[in-house]
Amino acid sequence: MRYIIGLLLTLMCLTSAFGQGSAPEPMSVVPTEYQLQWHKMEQYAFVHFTINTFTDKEWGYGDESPELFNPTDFDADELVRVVKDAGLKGLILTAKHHDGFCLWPSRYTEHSVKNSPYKQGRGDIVGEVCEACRRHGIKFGLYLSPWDRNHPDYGTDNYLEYYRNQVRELLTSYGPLFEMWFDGANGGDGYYGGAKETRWVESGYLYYDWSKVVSIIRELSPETVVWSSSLPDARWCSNERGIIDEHCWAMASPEVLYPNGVDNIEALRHGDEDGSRWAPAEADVSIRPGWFYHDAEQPKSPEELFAIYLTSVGRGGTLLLNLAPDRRGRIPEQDVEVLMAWRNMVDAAFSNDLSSSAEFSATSSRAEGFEARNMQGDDDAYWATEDGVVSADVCLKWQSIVTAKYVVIEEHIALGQRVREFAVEVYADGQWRRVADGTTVGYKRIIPLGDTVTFDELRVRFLDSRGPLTIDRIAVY
Ligand code: FUL
Repeated sequence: MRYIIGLLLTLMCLTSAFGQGSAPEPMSVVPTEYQLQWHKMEQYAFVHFTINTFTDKEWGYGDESPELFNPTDFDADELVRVVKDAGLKGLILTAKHHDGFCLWPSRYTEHSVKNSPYKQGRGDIVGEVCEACRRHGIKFGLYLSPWDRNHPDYGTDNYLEYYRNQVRELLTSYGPLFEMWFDGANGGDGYYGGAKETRWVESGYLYYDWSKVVSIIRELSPETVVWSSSLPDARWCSNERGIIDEHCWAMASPEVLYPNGVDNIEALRHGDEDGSRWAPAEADVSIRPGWFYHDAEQPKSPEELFAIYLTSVGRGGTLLLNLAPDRRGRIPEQDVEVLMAWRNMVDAAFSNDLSSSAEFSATSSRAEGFEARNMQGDDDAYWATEDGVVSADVCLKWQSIVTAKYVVIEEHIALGQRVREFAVEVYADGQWRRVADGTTVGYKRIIPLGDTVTFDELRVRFLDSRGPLTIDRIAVY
């Protein structure tokens, strides 16, 4: 008996010494559960709609009469249906843009829909869109501009109280929200209750004391991804063209992103492998040149949107694609056509995963439960290497020649983002040929292979990593 117990203990020690069966330790910075859910959404809509839609402006001065807001054919269900048909998983609406006009009947101001002709002042665009989103299974989020060119007290403590009251009011009436968006545009000239002057606030974001706003959000809607501010759950990708940098970490340190409350573009672009927070990049871009609808502008082409998809969703972050309702309150028919054509292009490009018929192997694997075949298909299983093993090759082999355009790699980010360097090689005509290489991977990396490539073996060479490799999936299209 003593012999058997001894043997069992020795076996247990050996097992843990070799890490068999046990998962790799998470990295020090990992996403929260709500950030993981946010990553999985991949793409969602922005909707810029307010008085600017009726004045043909991008930034209203703040003196616009609420009488101007008069969408003649607004239908929240129709809007949300377009969003859903386009494959977008959420919708972030401009509850208030820089001009200060509120799309909901806020009890803190008269400058809102309640004094507009829309439904004779009894309408509530925020509430109607919120309910339509819930009906159609689309997640709902809000943009509330911190800069307010209408409010007489902008720049003082009174305005901060007003702003925080509105955050509270919105979350209480329309929460929970999947994301709240706090625009960085701040201060300048404006109406400011008739003062008509220029007001600059203390170093960009510092005036707002974001920790107070974030604590209201945590209290009322704890699973909301907070975009921007000094405590971001997600960060600006550094441009409004829909391009996340090829070298992009989800981790970043707020004090480096926003030194003295000002955007640090390089830090926003790349993040930092030693960053102190999970603050992944989000790519905000509009389907049209402007954020708001203008008669004279045209939407992008489906091909342009497809390229944006590759440089946003395909680079480990999310795509926030802006739609601009027109004066009827409708998404222009032309834009709907573009969206559907784009959707079809994405679906066609990523519908036939060739890896399902490949045999997976790896030059190194952690023991049982973390095998190379776990990277096949879209399930929870993942491949991992032993502790200390930071490079390895994964090989996919087919019975016959295949032709592909894209390789998709997904890290198991629940345990942190790790890959520092990788290359993709194919075997054809008796030799290996490198067809792509890169640095970071993250939640999802779509790697275009250039011209359509033909091969019967493909290997992803993970050349360096911050810890043992943890890969959810490799797919080939
Ligand atoms: C910018 C704003 O100034 C634009 O009007 C728009 O809302 C865009 C998403 O963010 O900072």
